[in-house]
Amino acid sequence: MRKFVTFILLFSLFACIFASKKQNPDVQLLELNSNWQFKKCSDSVWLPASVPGCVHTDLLANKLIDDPYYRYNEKRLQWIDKTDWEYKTTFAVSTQAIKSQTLELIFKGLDTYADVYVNDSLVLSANNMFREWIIPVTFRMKEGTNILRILFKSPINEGIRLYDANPAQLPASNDYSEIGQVEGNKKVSPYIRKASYNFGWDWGPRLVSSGVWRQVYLRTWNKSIINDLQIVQDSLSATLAKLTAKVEVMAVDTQTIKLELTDLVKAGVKTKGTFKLEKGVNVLSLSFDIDKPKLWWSNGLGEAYVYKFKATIADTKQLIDTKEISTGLRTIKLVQKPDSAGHSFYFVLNGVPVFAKGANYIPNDLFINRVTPDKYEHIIKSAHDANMNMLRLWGGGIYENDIFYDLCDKYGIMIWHDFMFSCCLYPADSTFMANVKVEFVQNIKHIRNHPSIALWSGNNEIFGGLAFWGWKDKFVGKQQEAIINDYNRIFHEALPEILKQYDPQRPYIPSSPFGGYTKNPDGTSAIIPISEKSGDFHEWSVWHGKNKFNYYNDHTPRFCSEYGFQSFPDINTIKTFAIPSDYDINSPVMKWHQRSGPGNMLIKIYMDYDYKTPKDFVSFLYVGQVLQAEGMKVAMESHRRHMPYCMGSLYWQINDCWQAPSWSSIDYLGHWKAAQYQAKRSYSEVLVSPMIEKQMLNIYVVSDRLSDVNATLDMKIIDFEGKQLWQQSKEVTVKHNESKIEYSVPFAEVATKYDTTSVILSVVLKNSEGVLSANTITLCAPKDLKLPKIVINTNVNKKNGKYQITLSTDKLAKNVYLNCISEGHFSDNFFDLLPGEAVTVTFYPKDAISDFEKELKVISLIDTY
Ligand code: BMA
Repeated sequence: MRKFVTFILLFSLFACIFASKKQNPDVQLLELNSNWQFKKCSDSVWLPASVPGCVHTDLLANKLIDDPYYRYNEKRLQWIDKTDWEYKTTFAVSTQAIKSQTLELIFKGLDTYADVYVNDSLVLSANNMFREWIIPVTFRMKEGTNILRILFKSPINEGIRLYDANPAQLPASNDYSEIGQVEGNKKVSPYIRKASYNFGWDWGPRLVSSGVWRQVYLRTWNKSIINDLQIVQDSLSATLAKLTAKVEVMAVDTQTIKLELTDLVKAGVKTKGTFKLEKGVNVLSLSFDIDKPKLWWSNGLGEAYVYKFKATIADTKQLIDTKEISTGLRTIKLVQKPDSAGHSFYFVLNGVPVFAKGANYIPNDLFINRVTPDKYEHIIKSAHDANMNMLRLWGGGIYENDIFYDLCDKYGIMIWHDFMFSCCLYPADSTFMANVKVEFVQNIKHIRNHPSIALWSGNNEIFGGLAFWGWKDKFVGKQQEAIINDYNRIFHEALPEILKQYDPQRPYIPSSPFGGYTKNPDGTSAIIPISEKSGDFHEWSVWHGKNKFNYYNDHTPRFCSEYGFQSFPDINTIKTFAIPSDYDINSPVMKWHQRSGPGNMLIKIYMDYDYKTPKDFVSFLYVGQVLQAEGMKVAMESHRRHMPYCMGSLYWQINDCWQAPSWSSIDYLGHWKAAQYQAKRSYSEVLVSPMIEKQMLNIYVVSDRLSDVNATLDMKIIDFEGKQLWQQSKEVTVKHNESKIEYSVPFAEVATKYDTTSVILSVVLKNSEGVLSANTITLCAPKDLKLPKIVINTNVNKKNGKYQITLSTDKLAKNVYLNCISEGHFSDNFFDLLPGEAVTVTFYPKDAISDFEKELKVISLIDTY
């Protein structure tokens, strides 16, 4: 017996040693992100550099330039993009590595024109920021020290070369070549596969950088390698998910391997097979089932459940390679059906029509390398916390970093994913097409497992540009034909064909906005012109079109994928780019940071419609944010009240890439503006929304829930001292996924009885869960309100590192704004505080604060004039 126990112990020990040896896969990745140096090509002194990084942040770190976002610094830094730069690093290659059958350099991203030299041999000339590059370097490497050198050619000089060689001068509405001081004012961005917003946009600076913007690796391997793992959903029901793991394996020769697929979150999946590989690319399939699968739901509808899978390949001797991915199980459809008005446009998630609530998303910085994981989390979590379920990843930016998609998966945020084309025409010649086709395949394969991706969209506003911005008429005859063919080649041919092959289960639209397709009498298909009645729509009649906010009430698109209104960030953010003498919307610095034409004046014009003139700049900033929130509220609630006719509301834009006035609801430093708090209220699962229309005061209740809910609807009109002038209460059953008028009264009945300048209407929908939604409206413009002078009482309680602030007042406090100098976030802000009704708000500080009460400032609208 003893012998037997000893044998078992020894056996286990050997088994452990064997297993741990087995854990070391043949495929090895060596990070090459350290020891980097850089210099201007024409200089001789090398300086420390960061990878991932870019020229601008390296110059900044070496104190060779000032902060590009400060005051007008951007102007003085335009030389950087007309300069060639050189980067280099040295790294050691081990004896074992050098003996590998294959050595490869992997660049996850090179921005953009990069000649790569290994030990002085040119191994790559890259020309697309959006591509990954895998370069065989087996015979270029040596044992011991190796030198990797990258020459970044000026993107502007390269762009000018391409521009001059092209017969047509392609329109690029947002290429701010003048700020860029580009020779002949040439708009070169369409010719370069580089993020368009680098060249300036109507919310961002023009800073065209270069650099190694993503990770670099040396990969060694001998036998085979897993290129890709895709989980394909063959069918999905509440009881069973039928799935196939498609594993793309590259082999150096014919060989036999064992492929195993396991899940890493205990769904009980373990499936394997033995495969004979041919030399080259092999696609292996393993089918498996998951009983009672957990579905991925968007925020508000259920858990956003994420599965994690791991594929392993091994031969009889050793583990060869592994690959892990996460995915979610859900079905997604885009319904574009004819109806009496036009053509619908809505998403059906797991069989349920979903009203899409959210915003457009732009890159968080001009220099992506300095966007921290915390920043990503802050933006996506803020979308989640504001009850959003969709973000549109806009086409003038980048295919985002992995963390963006992981966070959207985690927080249940569906992604409307543009391909990276925006507001330009592109030269779709054979070189360009060959380049972008690789870009498409790589990016689709890289992110297609993410359940959050709900839609692929070819581009931003290019179809609209051709239809409405006179682009077509800029060209005649053959040239006109050529630009249209080029457009079609990318968005109507290449992309749908590639998606059919690599991601056939996701919907695709060629452009946003886009009306959809209809059938001609002869059976051929035709494109429906862009309009509010069909497809998605960008509603810019407010702001660019200068219409008032109530325009949103009278014009309802089927899916509003863009609309917006600007505001300035708060004073704490302003202080990071301006000095007190700049504190005026007409100062040169404030105008410089405003990129949407006369935007600062436009804010003022709209403000004058509805608000009294703020007494100073800081008050202007606050009233401007209240104004933006008010405008967005009109749009958001109008869109929701009109569901299911309208099934989506994505305002422009959630985030910022620098400190500036813009349409954002969260500023560059992460502060929620009033509009972000408003989104939280107006996008709540169940919404109560009062509306004065056709001489009636209608109280709508809108629900995005999957089941009905019983609640009490309390409505009252009070004066500013809290005296109740009118009151109604009603028990309601709020039907799931429905918008309904729950209460209606002729407006004259209330408006003529009371002094509209001295009353406010409050509606509250509540049940045992608590308050489902609360809303207030005034019956006249805020500037006509006879707001009383007030004292807001605050009572602060510190609890578990957070602060609970209870606010109360005996007279109406309009748009109460809590501000703390230290970084942090309030649970609610910019709300109306009714007399006699205390409200408790929580402040979540970023770091410990020594004297919160001293830092806390509370104001309301009356304090601004
Ligand atoms: C849109 C966008 C962006 C632009 C925004 C504000 O239509 O697609 O190109 O920044 O409006 O003008």
